[in-house]
Amino acid sequence: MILVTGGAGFIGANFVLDWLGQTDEPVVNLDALTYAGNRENLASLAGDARHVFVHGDICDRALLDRLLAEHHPRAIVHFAAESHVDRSIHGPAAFVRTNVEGTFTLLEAARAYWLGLDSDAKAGFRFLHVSTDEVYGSLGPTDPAFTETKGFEPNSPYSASKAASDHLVRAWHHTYGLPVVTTNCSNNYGPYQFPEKLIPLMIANALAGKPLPVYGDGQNVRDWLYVGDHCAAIREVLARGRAGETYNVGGWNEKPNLDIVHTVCTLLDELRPDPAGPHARLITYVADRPGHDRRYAIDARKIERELGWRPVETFESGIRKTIAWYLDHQDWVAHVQSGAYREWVDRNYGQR
Ligand code: NAD
Ligand code: TDX
Repeated sequence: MILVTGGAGFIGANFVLDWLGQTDEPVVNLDALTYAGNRENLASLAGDARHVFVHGDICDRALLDRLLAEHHPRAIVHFAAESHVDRSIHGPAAFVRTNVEGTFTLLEAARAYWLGLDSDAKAGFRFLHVSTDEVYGSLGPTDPAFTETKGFEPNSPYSASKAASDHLVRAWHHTYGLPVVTTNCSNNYGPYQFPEKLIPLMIANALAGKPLPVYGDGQNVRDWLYVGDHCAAIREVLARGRAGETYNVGGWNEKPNLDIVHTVCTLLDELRPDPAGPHARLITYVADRPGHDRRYAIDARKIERELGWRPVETFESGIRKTIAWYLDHQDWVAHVQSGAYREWVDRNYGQR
C-alpha cells in the first residue's frame, strides 16, 4: 500500500493510473479537490478496490494520523500542492498554506508513523516529495543546466513555497533520519492537465478560436517532459532512490514558449484544420508575467547514472499524443472550464 497525496490533480492522477496499470499494490489517494483536483480523472478506477479515494486536506493532522494507522503504507508520494505560478502571484496565501504548512504537517505525521514501524519497515519506508526545477531560479542563455547541487534562488511565490517545502523535507532527513527522497522536475505536459497551463490552454483556446496569449516576447525557455516519463521517473526513485538524495528529472528538451505555441498551432492545422485560417493567426502578445523567470534547464544525468531513467518520449511524440488526447476529450475540457466537472463528481460520487 502506498499513500499518494494530490492524486486527483494532473500529475498525481497520471501517476495513480500508471501505478495501478503496472502493479496490484493498492493506493490510498488523499486529495482536497481544490479547483485543480478532479475525480473525473480517475473515473476508469471506479469500483477498483485497489484505489481508495479520501477527500481531505494534507493540513489535517488528525486525518493523516488516522489514514496512516488504518492503511499502513510503505511509502508516501507527495504531489499535493498549489501548482500554478500565475495564481501564486494573485493569491500567495494558499501556496504558503498547502505547500509549506501542508508539507510540514505531512512530514510530522509521517515521522510519528515511521517511528512506530519495526526496523525492517522503517528502513524500507520512503517519503517521496515531488518538486520542481523552479526552486533553482532563472538561468541566463549560456548558463549550465541545473544540477542537484545548484543553490536555491526561487523567484515566484509558488517557487518560494516549493523551495520551503524542499528545505523542510531535507531537514526532516538530516535531523530526524526520515527516509525522504525529493525529485525536482521540469515542466510537464500531457493528458488531464488543467487548461490554465501553457500547453492545454493553447490547445483549448485554439480549438475555440480564442486568442493565444503569449507573455512578453515569448522567448522564455522551459524544459518540457511528457507526464508519463515523469511518472516512470518517480516509480524508479521510489524503488531505488537513495534516502536523503534529490534527483533532477527533465526532458532534455529546452524550448522557447513561442516555439511551443507554434508547434501546437501547426499540429492542430494538420489534425483539426480551421476554415478561418491557420491557428497561429490567434497568437497574441500580452503583458509579461511579473518576475517571469527567463530560462530553466535540467541536468538529468544523476537519475540516469544511478537509476537508469531517461525519458522515452521525444517532444514530437509527446506533443502529438497530448494534442490527440485533448481532441478526443473535449468534454473533459468543457467540464473543467465550466466547473461542470464538480456536478459530474457530485452525480457520480455523491460528494466532492
Ligand atoms: P495540480 O494543481 O494539477 O494538482 C494538485 C492536486 O493537489 C489537486 O488534485 C489538488 O486538489 C490537490 N491539493 C491541493 N491542495 C491540497 C491540500 N491542501 N490537501 C490535499 N490535496 C490538495 O498540480 P500538478 O501539476 O499535478 O503538480 C503536482 C506536483 O508536482 C506539485 O507538487 C507540483 O509542484 C509538482 N510539479 C509540477 C510540475 C508541472 O509541470 N505541472 C512540474 C514539476 C513539479
Ligand atoms: O497563457 C500563458 N502564456 C504564456 O506565455 C501561460 C499560462 C504561460 N505562458 C508562459 C509562462 C511560462 O514561461 O509559458 C511558460 C509556461 O507557463 P506555465 O504553463 O504556467 O508553467 P510554469 O510557470 O513554467 O510552471 C510549470 O512548470 C513547473 C508548472 O505550473 C509548475 O507547477 C511546475 O513546477
